[in-house]
Parts: sequence; structure tokens; C-alpha cells
Amino acid sequence: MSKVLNAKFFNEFIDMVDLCCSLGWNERNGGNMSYRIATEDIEAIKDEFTFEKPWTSIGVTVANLANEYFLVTGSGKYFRYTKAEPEKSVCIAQLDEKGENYRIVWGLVEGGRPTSEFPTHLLNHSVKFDITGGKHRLVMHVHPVNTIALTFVLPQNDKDFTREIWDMMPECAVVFPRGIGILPLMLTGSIDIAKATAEKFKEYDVVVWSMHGIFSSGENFRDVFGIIETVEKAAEILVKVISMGGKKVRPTAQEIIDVCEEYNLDINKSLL
Ligand code: 2HA
Ligand code: ZN
Repeated sequence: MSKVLNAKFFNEFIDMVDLCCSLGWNERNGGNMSYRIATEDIEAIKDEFTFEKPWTSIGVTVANLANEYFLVTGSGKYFRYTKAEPEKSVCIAQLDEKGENYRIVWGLVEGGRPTSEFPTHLLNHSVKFDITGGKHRLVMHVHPVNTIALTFVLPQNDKDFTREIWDMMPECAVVFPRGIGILPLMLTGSIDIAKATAEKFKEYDVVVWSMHGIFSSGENFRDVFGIIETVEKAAEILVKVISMGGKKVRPTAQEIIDVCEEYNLDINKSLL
């Protein structure tokens, strides 16, 4: 059995792709995921890599991620079939010593390239690498129904969007106390959306792309999935509340602050 296919991080990644797909978050080839692989994990699997593929420009420079390796979903590959055909669906990409180019060292055996959102993923990894001292390793992008639906009706600014979601369950402010960033509809896969998202990631761990989906970053699969499922559950409640005629009560700002203080969390008061 291949060491890559047997590696724990690899199986967690594939299982997460499969779970997101089964939740309806990743239709067809919608959404993408990337994971910065730990040095010791690379050492354990490196003899299965090939270093003959050409370097390709990333389109952005991520100097602090020079020489790092990423497990990433392939452009146009379906989440639905990733678990059955991992070697055809995902790849491990190595960055060069300047953080300007990548090359595929494993996977995508029938051809292909990393997700069209790879520049966004890498810029987000780069921002979070510095902010968290290298703790964040995973970036996930999904298309969950309720969160997307809300972007058609809620105000398009971080403060109002966050507060509407925070209002839905005390859990929300606890799980993402810094709040949610929101961006307008922008061209997917573009350098502009990569830069705009990375700007938001300086403040937030979760960013909503209006009329498109969610981007989130965290230390591991459990954390990132936990944030996204909490946002999406709150969004589902809000969709129902709006469908029933809208809110008649809501928590006060102080009630939201109190929950966070109970857990010693640094609630982003500028959003209240
Ligand atoms: O199709 O989700 O954002 C992949 C995407 C682009
Ligand atoms: Zn998308």
C-alpha cells in the first residue's frame, strides 16, 4: 500500500472531502480544500514523490510558505469521486524557494492542476501562517445552501452579516468570536478575489463570498469543519426565521458578550 494513501493526514483530508460532499456543500466540482503538510509527514512519504514536473507560476508570491508542500483538490475534479479515486482527484504540490511557483510531486495521475482557487488558498495560508505562528494548516472552501441564500437578502457588510448569524445561537459567538467577513460577488479563481479574501483573513477565520460560498481556515480538519457547520446551521435557522416572517426577539449585545466572557473569548466588539 502506498505510504501517501496510508498517511493519517491524507485520509483525514479525503474523508473531509467526502463528508462535505455528502452534506451537499460540494456539488460536482464545486469547492476546494488545501492542507499544508507537516515536515515529519513529508519525510515519511517523500520517496513516493517525483520531482520532474515543470514549475508553474502561482500568480501571487507567498515567501513565508517557500518550500512547503500542500495537499490540494484538483481543478474540475468532483468531490463525489475523490474517495474512490484519490490519485486522480487530488495532488501534493511543492512550492519553490521563493514561494512564486509550484510543481506537482504526487497525484493527479491522469493530468490536471490544483484548484482554480489555489492562489486564494495560498494567500490565506500565508496570512494565517504569520498570524498563528504556523498553527493553521487547513483552508476549506464550500458552497452551503443556507449561507449562500442569506447573501441574497442580508446587508453586505461584516458587522450586520456577523450579527445576524451570531444572533441565532449562543454557540456562534463562541465558535467564531472574531466574526465573519463578507465579500461581494467577485470573479472566482481571480487574483483579485485571492487578495480581497486574504485581507479579510487578517481579521477573520471565516469569510463568506456573496452569492458563492464560504472560505475558512484553521489548525485541523475538526476545527475548520466545526466553524463551517456552525455558520451553516445558524444560516439555516435564520432562513427559517425569515420565512416565518422575521425575528420578534433577539439577544442583546451584552448577552452575546456575556457568553464569550464566560469562556474567556475575545469577542470582536466592533461587530456588535
Ligand atoms: O468550482 O468552487 O470557487 C470550484 C469552485 C470555485
Ligand atoms: Zn466556489
